[in-house]
Amino acid sequence: MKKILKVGALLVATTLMVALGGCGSKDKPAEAPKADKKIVVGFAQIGAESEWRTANTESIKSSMAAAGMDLKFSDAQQKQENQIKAIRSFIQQKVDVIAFSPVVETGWDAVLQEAKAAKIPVVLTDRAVKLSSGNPEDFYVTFMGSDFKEEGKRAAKWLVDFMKKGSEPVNVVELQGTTGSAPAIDRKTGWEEVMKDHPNYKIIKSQTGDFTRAKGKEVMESFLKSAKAEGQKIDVLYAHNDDMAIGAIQAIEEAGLKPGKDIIIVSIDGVKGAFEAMIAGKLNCSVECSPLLGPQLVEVVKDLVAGKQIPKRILTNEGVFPADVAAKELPNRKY
Ligand code: GZL
Repeated sequence: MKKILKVGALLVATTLMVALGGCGSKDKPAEAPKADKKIVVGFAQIGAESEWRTANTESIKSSMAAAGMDLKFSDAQQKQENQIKAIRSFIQQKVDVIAFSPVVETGWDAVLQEAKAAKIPVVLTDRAVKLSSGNPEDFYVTFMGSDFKEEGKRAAKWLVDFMKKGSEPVNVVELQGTTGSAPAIDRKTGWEEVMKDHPNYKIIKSQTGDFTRAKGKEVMESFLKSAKAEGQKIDVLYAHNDDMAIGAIQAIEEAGLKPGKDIIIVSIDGVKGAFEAMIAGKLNCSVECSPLLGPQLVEVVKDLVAGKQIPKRILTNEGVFPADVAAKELPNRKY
């Protein structure tokens, strides 16, 4: 019985503790919300593209409500321009704190400058940003979320250990997350970092499935069709999230193949749907990526109000769940 490769899901506040300079120590720090009034938080969510995102939204809404904070919530339907619009509206409304999960890494320079100029502290949840100039850390108080590169490495390490293929060729197809998003970029990088020591594992097809079940199924159908036409065998699917894997499972079955057996599948998130697919023998491993960031966000907002120090990076530690522990673990899953 494979032991659960769970490294614990404890929240670990890591890296440097920084003085609460809000946005950048050289400028006047962002206005800490006054402790005597209801705190107003503007949250610009990406959308509702996956089981993970739905659980993430639920965690944020329920935690904010339980903390008696006033949450202004927007759903951007996975469009960056809608997130930027929402952040600008939060600035107009003079909310106490702005939080968001950037749908893609770039294109945030202007709106982050505007939030800084308005002295409204910004919290990045789930995904990070890259600026065209300057240090992103001057524009946000903290970034809380997973280490996506580590998740990609864990997926690759698990597969090599599971397949025990030595130097035999292994054909892999990859369903990437949203193009330009931090998880898609980093999960690919982490995978490739491990696989450079295993050159027999070759990614023969790779395309974005935009983190959704529907697109994951559609792209997997095209992979299966083109592989058949080219006389290529697909041995493995690496999906950057469980939802795309679940969509691909449908495509694999409709092609008359057995997911989890004819094609080994490893994905990332650890949502309930993945555990159910593993118990059904259709998915082989899910690398955990916790969406339960609501409690951490509440703590950060409270610390902001209290003028406490906040680490620039709050990392969530997560595990790896192979199919043979899925049945035992499912009752413990919180999302
Ligand atoms: C990861 C998160 C990703 C999930 C997907 O933290 O940003 O976005 O892996 C979700 O399921 O759509």
